Amino acid sequence: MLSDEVATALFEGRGVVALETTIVVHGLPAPINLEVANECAKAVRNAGSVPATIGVLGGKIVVGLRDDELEELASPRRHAAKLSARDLGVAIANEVDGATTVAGTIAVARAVNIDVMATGGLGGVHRGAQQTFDESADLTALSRTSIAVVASGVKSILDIGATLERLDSLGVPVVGYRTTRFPGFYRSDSGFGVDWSMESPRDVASAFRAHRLFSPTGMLIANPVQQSVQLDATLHDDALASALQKANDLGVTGKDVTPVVLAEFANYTGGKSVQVNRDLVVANASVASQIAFELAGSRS
Ligand code: PSU
Ligand code: MN
Repeated sequence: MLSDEVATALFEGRGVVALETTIVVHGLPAPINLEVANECAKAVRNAGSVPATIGVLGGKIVVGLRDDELEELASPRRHAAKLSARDLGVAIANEVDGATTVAGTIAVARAVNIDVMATGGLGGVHRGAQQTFDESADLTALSRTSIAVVASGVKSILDIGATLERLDSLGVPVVGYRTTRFPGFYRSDSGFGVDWSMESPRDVASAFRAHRLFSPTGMLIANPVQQSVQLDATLHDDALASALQKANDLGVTGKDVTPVVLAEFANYTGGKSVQVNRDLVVANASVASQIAFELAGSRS
């Protein structure tokens, strides 16, 4: 189901940016989660495109959730599920509520012809994946979905080197936005470099347009968090160790790992990680909007 605003924007060929809901429902604590969602939508509008927040309410996919609908979805008593791409069909049939991950969001976005999505950090290969096989479906979804995803790299809780190798194998190009370093979510530099760097939304739009002529895969636009707001390196590393330990102690697996680790990060840093997460996702929404604007402009 498309909101009137999103339907009109798509019909008129305006830039539209898909926004996910897992970050709101399972990634950030209340009440900041809804504030961040609002700020992301505002950032998209300010940069010229139209936001399309995607989620599932009572088994109906909504593209362009209203504020009250998002609030409802995020309400703890609704127990919204975390929906990856593979879960969408079953969620619809079971008429449940669900927040979409990057994988779930881009599956829906592509189906309605949205070309750009923004998130905080893409999912990736987890540490110890050699044993657990825990690799986010975000990667495979991006390998089969023609969409540009703006993210501050992948979350630092992951095995970043392995994730970059997988993106390579899967044929997903990684473009650093005004950087030659691959961002590390809470930190601007993960310690890994990127092959490509671009300076403007227009350049990214033309790269993505050309990429689509040859490849069915999406593109990752890696936009680092500003150095002035990033998490202090020592605090980051200590929080990371604590978060990984916590996930291990609790014995969480599968889709519960990322939310537990993010929550422990917030706990350990006294909320500092939440503020960084907020800053980076809003900045990503703005960059995504500029790219969507350029893509739309070049179409007419
Ligand atoms: N970015 C954030 N916070 C989040 C996420 C992204 O800043 O919570 C979510 C996205 O929905 C992403 C998911 O798809 O984390 C990855 O979950 P998993 O590792 O279980 O695939
Ligand atoms: Mn996983």
